[in-house]
Amino acid sequence: MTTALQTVAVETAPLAIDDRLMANAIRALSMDAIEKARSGHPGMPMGMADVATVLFTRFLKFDPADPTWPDRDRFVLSAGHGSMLLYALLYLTGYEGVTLDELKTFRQLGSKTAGHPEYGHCPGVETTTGPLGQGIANAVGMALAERMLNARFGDDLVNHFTYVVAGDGCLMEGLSHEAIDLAGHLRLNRLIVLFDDNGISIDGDTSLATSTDQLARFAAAGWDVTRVDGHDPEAVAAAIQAAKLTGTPSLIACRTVIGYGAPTKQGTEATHGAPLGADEVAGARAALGWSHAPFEIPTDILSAWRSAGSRGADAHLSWERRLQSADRNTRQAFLDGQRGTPGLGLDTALADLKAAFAAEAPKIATRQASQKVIEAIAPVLPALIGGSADLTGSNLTKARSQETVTADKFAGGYIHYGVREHVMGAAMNGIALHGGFIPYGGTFLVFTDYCRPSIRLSALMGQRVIYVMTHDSIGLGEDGPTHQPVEHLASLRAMPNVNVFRPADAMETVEAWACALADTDTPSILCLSRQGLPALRREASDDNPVAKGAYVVSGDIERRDVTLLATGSEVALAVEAAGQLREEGIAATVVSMPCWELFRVQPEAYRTQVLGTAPRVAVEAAVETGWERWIGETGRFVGMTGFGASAPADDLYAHFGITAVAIAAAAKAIRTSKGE
Ligand SMILES: Cc1ncc(C[n+]2csc(CCOP(=O)(O)OP(=O)(O)O)c2C)c(N)n1
Repeated sequence: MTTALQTVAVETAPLAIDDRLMANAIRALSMDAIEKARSGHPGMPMGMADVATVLFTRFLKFDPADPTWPDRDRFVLSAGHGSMLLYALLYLTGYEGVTLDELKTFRQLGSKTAGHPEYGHCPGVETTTGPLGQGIANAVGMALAERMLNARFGDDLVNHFTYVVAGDGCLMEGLSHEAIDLAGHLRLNRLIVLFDDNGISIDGDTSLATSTDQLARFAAAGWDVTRVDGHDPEAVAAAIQAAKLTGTPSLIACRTVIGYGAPTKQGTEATHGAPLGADEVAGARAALGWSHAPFEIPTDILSAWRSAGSRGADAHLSWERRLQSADRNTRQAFLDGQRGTPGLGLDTALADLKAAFAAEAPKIATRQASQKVIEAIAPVLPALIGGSADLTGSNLTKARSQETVTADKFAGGYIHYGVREHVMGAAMNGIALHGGFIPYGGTFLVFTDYCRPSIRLSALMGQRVIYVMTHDSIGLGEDGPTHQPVEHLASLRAMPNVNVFRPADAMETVEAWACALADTDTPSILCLSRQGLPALRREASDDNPVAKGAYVVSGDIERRDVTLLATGSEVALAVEAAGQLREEGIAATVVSMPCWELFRVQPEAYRTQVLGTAPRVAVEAAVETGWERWIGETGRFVGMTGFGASAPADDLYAHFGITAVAIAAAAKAIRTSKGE
């Protein structure tokens, strides 16, 4: 706390400050911060200030002294461009660290007040928003997590709402369709969306691009819907009060004027995404009756806001008492879930499975191995929440012990996301952000494209979300090029903070799962085969070579004439090629590279040892992009150069020249070209 204004005692009883004055504090701070930054979006915070004031002063259950209190209501600013609305609220209600100085450095390097709200960057920001539609879909995951956690721990420990502010943009995005459909189907009655119904987006009036009756659309998806004047605090309050009592999610369309108060620009797109300018700001101050200097909030108004911020302290304390008086096992289970620690039972389950795979050496698809992992861990990892976007039988994502989550029974551990990959990713982000759960969900690897924006946010927010992506190459066969990923591995590897795993056999699949569960700050993508793969490693060691990203699976680590690098289904081909080369007196060492990202961060000595100095051939049934790093200028690549085709898998491998013979030939060719 750096300023005199911020030291106002929070014990002060709520002052009879008019809602409008409190809302004008949001408007003024938004205008001032955006003017100072010379960039930002004033229209939305000015338009929604009245609605936000009602929500934060009368309804939202929160405690700025502990932004991570598990039973707080969640507030999601889906319309992330209106970030100043949230930053103003966090400052006014007294979140530690969200100071006036932070508002003065809005959008500047190193400030908490980034251009769009960023999770982990600023206390009180529940999720990163800005890509429209993601926030409302995250909120569906949060509201679902609340119900699922409530089913496990009861009202005493879990009993909160998820509120969303979404604009026309969020509701125009296709993702919103998936999100509202899923929320309506699951009757997530703790989800309340406050729609900034201002009829304006960047290009102008929304009638330029849409004629949808949003209320009818939400109603069709099973939501309770209503429309209010968003500048009438009592009407907004009555609508929220009613929404809290419904048995379904609620949409409150708040008719607002974008840029409310700006004398010549309000109601127009001119206020959407640019500073208003000094004259317009002066005019707005006059129109709103706000005579205070920039960034100055009168003591009585700030005091009223701080009182609103301290409203939740008692509820928080009572909750802490309830947690302390819960029986020991319940309390421990709740806290373990919150900390996200998988626990000892998991290690044993994974070790047992490795021992079984070592003994049996099963020739199974890695998706089948993954199913065995899920079967083994689901009973010992209650925080695990599985799901699939309508491909359960193909992704093999459901354990027998997992019951389906339904609107009538949230105690289950498996979600049928329907044919909605995008909301599956976004909801998993919301579930992970909410806390208490480790979500995983499946679809075909090729359809990562359908949820890529959510995968990107998993990565940006550092969330442990596990994507189980099966049918990972032309090896899926007859479904053809529409379903055969070729560029996906490369494009996912290009994304920062994502671990892309492509295990080569059952053993590596267990180890990839172990890595994904252990890494709490990074999403993982498990790329799994449809087709059976031979067991490569037949010893169950305690260490986890997959965690090192790459390792030697066959051949001499020191003496080698050529190194064959491969991932997933192609590792077995490389081993076969090495056998052929051996018959010709050529020593080939095979390196499995299940996770490039983990290999890249190994000590240089380890990387050098694994890669060796001999010429290299890489093989992967995908495009070459990225392999240059590992094979260098002189290396060869055996893989795909274009889309696949429709045929049985073996025919496709032969047709596209991804064979042991081709790998061996490539190895001999580089040795010849190097004069060896
Ligand atoms: C996925 C995505 N597409 C485009 C944008 C760029 N963009 C930011 S705000 C906006 C218009 C949003 O309109 P609305 O929700 O009505 O906001 P308002 O104008 O009321 O502030 C657009 C297109 C974005 N942030 N995310």
